[in-house]
Amino acid sequence: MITGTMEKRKALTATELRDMKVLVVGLGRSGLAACGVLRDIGSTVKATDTRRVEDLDSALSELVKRDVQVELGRNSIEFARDCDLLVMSPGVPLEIELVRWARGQSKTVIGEVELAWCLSDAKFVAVTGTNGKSTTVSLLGTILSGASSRIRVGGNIGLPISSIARGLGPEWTMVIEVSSFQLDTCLSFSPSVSVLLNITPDHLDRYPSYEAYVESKAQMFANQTADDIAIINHDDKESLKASRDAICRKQFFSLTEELDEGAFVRGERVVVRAGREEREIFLTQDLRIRGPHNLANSLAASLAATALGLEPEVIRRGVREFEGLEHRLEFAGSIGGVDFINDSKATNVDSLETALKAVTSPVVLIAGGRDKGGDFSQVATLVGEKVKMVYAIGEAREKLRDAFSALTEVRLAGDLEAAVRGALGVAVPSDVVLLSPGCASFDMFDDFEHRGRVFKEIVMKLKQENEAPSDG
Ligand code: UMA
Ligand code: ADP
Repeated sequence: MITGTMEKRKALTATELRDMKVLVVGLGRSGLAACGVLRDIGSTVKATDTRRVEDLDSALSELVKRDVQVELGRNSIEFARDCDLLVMSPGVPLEIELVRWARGQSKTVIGEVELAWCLSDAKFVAVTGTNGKSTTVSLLGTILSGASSRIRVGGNIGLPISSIARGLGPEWTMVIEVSSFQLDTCLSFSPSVSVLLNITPDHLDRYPSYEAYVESKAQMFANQTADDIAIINHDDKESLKASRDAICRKQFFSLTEELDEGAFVRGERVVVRAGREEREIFLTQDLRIRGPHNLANSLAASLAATALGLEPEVIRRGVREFEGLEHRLEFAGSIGGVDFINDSKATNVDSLETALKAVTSPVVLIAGGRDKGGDFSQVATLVGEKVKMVYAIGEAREKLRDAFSALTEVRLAGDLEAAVRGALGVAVPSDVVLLSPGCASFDMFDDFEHRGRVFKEIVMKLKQENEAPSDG
């Protein structure tokens, strides 16, 4: 269990932040939340976004009301000149001219996670990894909420951390999902419990190399103390490598090995072992979310909950209660014996691979979108084995055709509706139509949630069309 006796450093105190002139870069969810908390504590706040006035309307009037001076249409150096601190949104690359200039001027550059950390005394439990973060964070949130009402869940999952962490005392626990982009702008962030689920190639459009992406994930442990715990996937070499220099106590989870210290599976039982003590936490059939990847996520969540002092019965209750998240291998309906699965959250090749491993029936796959530099040959064998047809959509259509056309038939579709209609046309009863894009959504949709909702609406529409009584 964590003891939490060591004093944790904060790069900036609330008083220091209050006395600063701060530039918030990016006015999406993160940036708007940062502007709000900074104004709450009395900082002078400016904000800049490359979008235009018409894209921001209601948010803009709220900012003006709160005395935030706003620059739109660019992120200029001129506008930043009188600021002491930059608070970056995760989607803004750190290579832009403004940030290079600010760093050259020795201005402090942080992100919204670091800001939240500086303004909160809560205990932080942080989950990172290429895939499984949202599921693990939500499962852990469900488990912990069974034992205490002083739990908050947020972060990259969609709820900016600064908006929920400010002013919370040490009796609170923040369970947060942290992306590599958010780790890149942390200075003193030091979670009491960190979880690293896995590392596989992703975001290669943003990082100069895969090594740089791995390095970014290693930031999670940089400020953890000897009192803290890091929970690491023992089955993943990259995660082991990234956590090599961590000075905190390490605990591991594995789907394949019984470990001396950590969580593993023995037959149908999930076991946590610490020293000589072994505790049975739950049975694999207690878990309602399917697939080996979700079993791995539940091992990580069980270890984190144990590190926070929870008893097996409480963990088991949470595991039994948790139904999984929308857009992750979500059942979206059935038409004439064909099941439709919405895995819109599969935004990289690795999660596409996970989805193909988890489905058993012959698959009509709908994939594509904005390519993030992923290597689709990674799933070639699975596509050859399981996929009877691919409907390729979005900017990556041709790349998918080139990667898969030797293995299976690939058809290019103009939009998602054409792909779903086409897929229904070729599927036979007991086939699965799987939307698992392996790509980002931004070429055709606002985000992966939008893509998933549109998919489900199309499935509903086709279901009604198919089930409507025919004339005569
Ligand atoms: N912008 C600029 N200059 C630039 C680039 C962008 O001003 O050079 C502006 C854009 O015009 C836009 C704003 O910055 O208005 C966008 O900021 P953002 O992309 O950081 O979006 P937010 O709405 O603040 O959402 C972010 C996370 N987005 C990203 O990391 C890309 C959300 O994660 C997160 O839920 C939210 O903060 C709250 O913490 C989403 C995500 O896709 C789900 N994450 C990636 C992933 O999971 O793979 C990392
Ligand atoms: P994240 O928040 O990291 O994107 P999610 O929990 O939203 O992760 O899951 C996204 C997708 O990643 C899921 O649809 C699933 O296919 C895949 N996935 C989930 N957990 C894992 C895991 N532990 N290992 C590999 N893939 C996973």
